[in-house]
Formats: sequence, C-alpha cells, structure tokens
Amino acid sequence: MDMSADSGQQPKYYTPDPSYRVHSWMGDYSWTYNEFVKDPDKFWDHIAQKLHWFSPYDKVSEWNYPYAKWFVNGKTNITYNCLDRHVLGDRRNKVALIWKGEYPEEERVFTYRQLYREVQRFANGLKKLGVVKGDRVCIYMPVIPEQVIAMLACTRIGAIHSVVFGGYGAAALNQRIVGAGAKIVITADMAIRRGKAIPLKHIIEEAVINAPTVEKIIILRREQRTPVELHSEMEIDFYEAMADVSSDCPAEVMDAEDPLFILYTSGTTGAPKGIVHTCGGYMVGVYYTTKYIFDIKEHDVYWCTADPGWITGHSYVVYGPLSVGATVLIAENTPDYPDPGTWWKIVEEYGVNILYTAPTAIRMFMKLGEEWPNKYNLSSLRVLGSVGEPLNPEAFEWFYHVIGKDKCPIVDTWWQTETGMHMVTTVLGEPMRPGFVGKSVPGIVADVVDKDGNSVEPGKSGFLVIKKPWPSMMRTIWNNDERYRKYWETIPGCYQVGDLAIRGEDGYIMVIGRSDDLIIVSGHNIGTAEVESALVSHKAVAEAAVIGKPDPLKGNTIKAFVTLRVGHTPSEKLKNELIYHVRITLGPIAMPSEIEFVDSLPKTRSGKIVRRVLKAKEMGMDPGDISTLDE
Ligand code: 6R9
Repeated sequence: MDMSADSGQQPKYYTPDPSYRVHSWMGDYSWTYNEFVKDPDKFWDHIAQKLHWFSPYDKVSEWNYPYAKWFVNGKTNITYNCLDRHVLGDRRNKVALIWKGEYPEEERVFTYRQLYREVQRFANGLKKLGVVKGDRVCIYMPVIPEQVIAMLACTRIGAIHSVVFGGYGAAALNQRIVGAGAKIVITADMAIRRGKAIPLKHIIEEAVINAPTVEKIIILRREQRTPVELHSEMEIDFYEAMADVSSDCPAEVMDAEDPLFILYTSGTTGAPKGIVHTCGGYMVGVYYTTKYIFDIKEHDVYWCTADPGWITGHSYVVYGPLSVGATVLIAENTPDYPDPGTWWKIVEEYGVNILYTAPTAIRMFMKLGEEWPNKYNLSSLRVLGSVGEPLNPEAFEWFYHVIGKDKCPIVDTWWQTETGMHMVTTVLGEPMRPGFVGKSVPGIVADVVDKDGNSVEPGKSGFLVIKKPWPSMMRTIWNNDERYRKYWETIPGCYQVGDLAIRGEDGYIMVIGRSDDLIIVSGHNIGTAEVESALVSHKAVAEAAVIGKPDPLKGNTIKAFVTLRVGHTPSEKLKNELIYHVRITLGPIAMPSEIEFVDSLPKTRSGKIVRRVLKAKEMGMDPGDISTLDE
C-alpha cells in the first residue's frame, strides 16, 4: 500500500497550544527522546527512582535475547506504589476512585485511605482462604469498585491475577480458568446493562465444571433484597470473605521479575495466549507513560472508558493512574443508554479533565450526531486519548472539533497487551497528524521494516516492530514459552507486533491493521480461531472460517463461512441459531454479523484454511498466490 497523503498534497497537522509542551518532570519530546538515546539504562533508572523499592536493583536491564530482565534483584510491590505511598504522603484523603453506576445518582467514592483499607482487608480475606504468593486468581466481574479492589488485593499478596472480561461466555471463561490453573475465582452475581440485571452466576457455575484447580468462588452479591443463594462448599460471599480480618496487610515483598499478572489475549491460531507481565518493569512502564503521555495534574479527574478486564484497564484504569496518585473515574455503563448523552453528562458532572477512549466509541457518537455532546458543558476537558484501533482521520477530526472544541490535544496511543504500556503516540505539545499515531514514546525504538528487518522507505508499508527491549514487555506466555519466542524470532532482531504500518517522511507512523488472523471488532481482539471453534462446536457445523470485514462503525465485523454436516440444510433459522450459539459460548462481542453457507472452504494441502482467499473474494480483490491451495 502506498500512502497518498505523502505523495501528493502537504500533510495536515494540528498544533496544540504551547502550554501543553511544558512537562513538569521531563522535557518536551525531542529532549526526552535524546536523553533516552544517550543512555537508555540511565533514562529508565531516572524513572524507576521515582517509585518505592523495598530494596534497590543491582542493574537496570539485562538482555539475553529474547529474554529480558529489568531492575534486576530489585524488590517492590506495585500496590505499595499505588496505595501506601500516597496514604503515607499527602494524598491520604484525596479521591482515588469514583464509580458511576448506570442509575442516576448511583455513585461510590473511595479516598486513597479507604481504597487502601478495602484492599488490605480483601487481601487478608484471600490469605485466609489459603491464597499465597504465586497462586493464580481469576477475576470475572463487571465494572465495579470491587473489581479494582480484587485486582489490587491479589497483587498486594503476590497472587497472580488473571482478569477475564465480564462479557465473555462460559466456554471462554473456562478455557482461561483452566489455562491459568486458577485456585480462586472472584465474581459477582450480576452486571447491570441497559437498565437490566445480567445474571452471571450460572456462567461461573458452568465455567468451573472441568476446572479442577478451582477451590473457592467468591461472589459479590449486588442484589441485596433477594440475594442469590450460595450453595456448595465452594461459594463464599465477597464481604464475608473480608469480615473478621485485620485491615492491615503489608505488601508482599516481590522480586522485580516475579509475575504480576496473566492476561489472556486472543491468538491467531488455537488457544488464547496468557500474556505474563512482571512486577518491576510493568510498574515502571505504566507509571511513566501515565505521567508523561497524559500529563495528569494533581487535581485532575481522569476517565478511561475501558473495562479493567482489558489491558487498557489494567494499565490505564488501575495500575498507571493509581501509581501516579490520580483521581480515577470508572463507570458501569453503555455509551448510548439511557440516551447518547450519557458520557457527556458524566464529563460535565464530574468535570472530567482527561478522557481516554476508543475509536469505535468515537465513531458511534459521530453517527448519533453532535447534538448529544453539544447539550453538555465539556469545557473541563484538557486532554483526549484514543486506543485500540486506528483512529481514522474522520474520527480524529470529529473528536478534535466536537468534543475537544479545537483546543484539546488528542493522544492516539498505539500499544498492545504484550507491550504493557504505550509504545507509539504523539506526545502532548507536538503537532498532531490525523490518521497517524505518531512516533516512538521516549524509551521505545519502533520501526517499520520488511521481512528481513530492514527499514522500509517512507510511504511504503511494512511490519511494525520494536527494536529494543523495554521494561513493561511481556516476559513469556503462560505455559507456552515457544509462542513467546516467536514474537522475537520472526523478523531478525525485532519484536514483531503483528501490525502493518507506514512511516511518513516526517517520521510519523500510521498503523494500517493486523497482519495476522486477529479481527478487531469495536476495539476488542477476536481470534478467528476462537469464533471458528465455537461455530464448529454446534452440531450442524462441519467447518467454519471467519474473516473480518471493514466496517465504518465497529472497525470490523465478523463474517463466517460455514460448511454443514450431512443431514443439515441451510436456512435462516439455522443462521440465527449459529449466531446465538457463538453468543453464548464466547459472548456478544464475538458474534458474527453475517453467515454464509458454502460447500467447501479453501485450504492448503496440509489442511489449513486460507482465510485470505475468502477475504479477497468477499472484498472483490485478487486472492494472490493460490498455487499452494488444495483443489
Ligand atoms: C491496547 C490494546 C492490540 C492491537 C494492536 C493494534 C490495535 C491498538 C491502536 C491500534 C491502531 C492504535 N491497536 N491501539 N491500532 N492505532 N492507537 O488495544 O491492546 O487488545 O492487545 O490490542 O490493537 O492492532 O496490535 P490489545
């Protein structure tokens, strides 16, 4: 793909007000990037020194390709930096967390002191149930304060959490519980969505069948009038688990390289990958980027609309913002319920200063019209952020003009579950170029290369790669180190991210999309393999192949090609049944929006389905080399 923007007219930039250039603790982009280039270890050491270590590290980094260690032999605990540091300092009574429920006036507020106490009590509750350092705990909850408390309580005692997004179905949850070998599952009886209670308990019950490592299920019962009954030896009430325990639970001393959490992300083939992040490097990475990229000020209200169950929530709802001592807003809500003004109402009511969201939400609001945001006072907004998919120029312009009123810079942040922190963006104060993410975050060396690792010319597409290790990089894939190594071994000397990109003459990077078999639907990564196996688990289906189709609103939608087993005939009814089947196995985000019944699927001789051929056909494009295909 060639880039028309660079080969014809002048690129278009928006230049923010110079006041945005001033960073209180580092310099502007070029200065900071140069500091990094001069001495990378010194650069990271300077950042890490702002955090608390129980005992210092001997060495900043150790690179033993493709394995990295950061802050070698340093001892710390991320919750000490997210809680104790602020409570012992002068943020004791500062608001740490505001939760906004779906019903009007429904809110809960925790100061740092209150959050600190709740986390320690729940941590002691976990200890009482026998959870020790290194145990895995699965968290499957809606967006409520207890979700954040549960995460922090785990890391407080060195238990490795594996948070599963609350919208997943039983099969996906089971796979992730079994994959991590979770000892405890923490959940809630229900989520609230569009004014309705969505029961969750039966999903858990189904998910723990054939999950022999699970010893206890802790259930937060939100429905107090007729609380769900807890049966079996296994189930415990969330608040009972933290009754009769001390509210003092000192943070476990963790080695910088001890695992902090596992987070499953959809893979290209087979099972989802359990990305492993560690205590020291991840902490430094998210602390740094939260502070530097968003420039959160002491009295700001910061709202990241992601569910803490995704990496964006881990890094930029929980660990990053709390480590810098920010006031974090979370909301259990749907952007267009009860009406499309709900987010803007929240911005007005809480005086949100920094709003971090996803292109899919922006595109949805675009479709619903300016009149909704225009009803509210959005003047508190200072910085806007985007993540998850390419922010196309139309969406950039809309976000910039309609929401930011031509004054708020937009930080479009490119990164991944695997990278832990922001990698490519346009640092505040730098000119922004719609359609382009920007440049490497200081500390990161991103490039666009060909398959041999050589940088491609400006304007030509290539693979987006990272050329040097960084603190918050994943250390391995849980129980599958071989798959980890593949990230570093495919392109010589580079970490291959799996995205295609273009670098402009100005050095700005445009991300085009995935180069592998992931489909990004409304900002969520869906593995083709997951949807296909869900379809194939239906009795009528013989085989299935799934592709992503570009969609102006969701980024992509899922189309499935299905061959039927003998004795089953295509019908509208069967289509609906299959869609419903995927919905209950994987959850609504993975639902195909289109199903086509076919007689056969294109395959290689070794039997692998070749999705690119289906996709090319669907898009009316040349399928490329088909010589390796079976008849
Ligand atoms: C943080 C997160 C990672 C994939 C990534 C890329 C896409 C993320 C993007 C973006 C263009 C951006 N992606 N941010 N594409 N511009 N600003 O989303 O992690 O769920 O692991 O997804 O998302 O394709 O490779 P994750």
